[in-house]
Amino acid sequence: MGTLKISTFGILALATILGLTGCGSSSTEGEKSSTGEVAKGGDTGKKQLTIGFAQVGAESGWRSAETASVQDEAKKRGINLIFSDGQGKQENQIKAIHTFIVQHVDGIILAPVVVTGFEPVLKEAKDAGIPVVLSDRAVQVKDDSLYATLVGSDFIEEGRRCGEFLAKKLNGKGNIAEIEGNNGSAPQLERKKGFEEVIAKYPGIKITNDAEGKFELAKGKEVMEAFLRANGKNINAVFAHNDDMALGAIQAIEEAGMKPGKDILVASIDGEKTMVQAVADGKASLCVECKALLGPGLFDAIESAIAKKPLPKKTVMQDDQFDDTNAAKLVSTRKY
Ligand code: GZL
Repeated sequence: MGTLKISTFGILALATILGLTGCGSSSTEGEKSSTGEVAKGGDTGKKQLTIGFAQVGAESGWRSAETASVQDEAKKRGINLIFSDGQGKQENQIKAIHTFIVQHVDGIILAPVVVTGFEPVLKEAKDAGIPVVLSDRAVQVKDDSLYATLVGSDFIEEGRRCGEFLAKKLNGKGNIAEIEGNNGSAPQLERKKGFEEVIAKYPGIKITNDAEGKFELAKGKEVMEAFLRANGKNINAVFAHNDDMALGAIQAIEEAGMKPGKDILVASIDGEKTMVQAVADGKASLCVECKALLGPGLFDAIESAIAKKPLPKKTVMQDDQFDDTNAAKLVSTRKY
């Protein structure tokens, strides 16, 4: 067996692991797993795979649904999943990946909290012969051999859909407020890009307010309250990069004595049941789905990567969308 080069950090991580009770702990020192459990694999006769999953955190209903989908699928496939909740911090995700490498996992699933800063640790995983599959979010790397594939939606297209919808509803004229996801994440950068390239085609539409809501409901509400204080009655629509922030904005609009979906149109992305219900109730205008139940696709990809089968660089999920023509009919079908 080749010499395993362990960096100083690796030695610290090893000490951490040895200090943990049992191997395959659901999280490493300093990270609190959101579920505190490790999915144990069943007895299938073939070598049980051990997969490390470095998750962003639990910032939204979408994220929690994705985590559950991965954990359920690992159980179904008899895969030993080591889950690490990054709690929204890149340093936690990088530490988790170092630990997975030291633990010689068979593969790694990473949902990168931001697009930059992962190159060095992805190189260490590659040097250790451990394939990495990206979940739902991209990374910016010079060498795309550092990951096997990305399984996720087309965020630029999701932003475009929201832009076209609102521009048409406003008949090409009006002021739009934009509540953005956490700065530097692929969904924030790409949804913004898609949305704003469409809005630029409508000279009568202005983006008058724009701030970061971190994909969180409470922050989305806080941002919308500030927009309403600053710009009150002059906002005709709000585009939120995800449903949780849109739901917060809806609360803020109602508390300001206005009617969301009427006085201020609301468009967002994720496809959470609560948001599709808001569209059905007329409190929101559009919800573009972003497929969250990625477990099966992610494990197909990581198993193929481990077996060194060829993979496309991106596996794009097809997203539905919900507006006043279909939300009431389809809300009961939403699984998250
Ligand atoms: C999208 C995902 C985003 C969701 C948010 O694939 O990365 O992160 O839209 C989540 O709800 O926080």
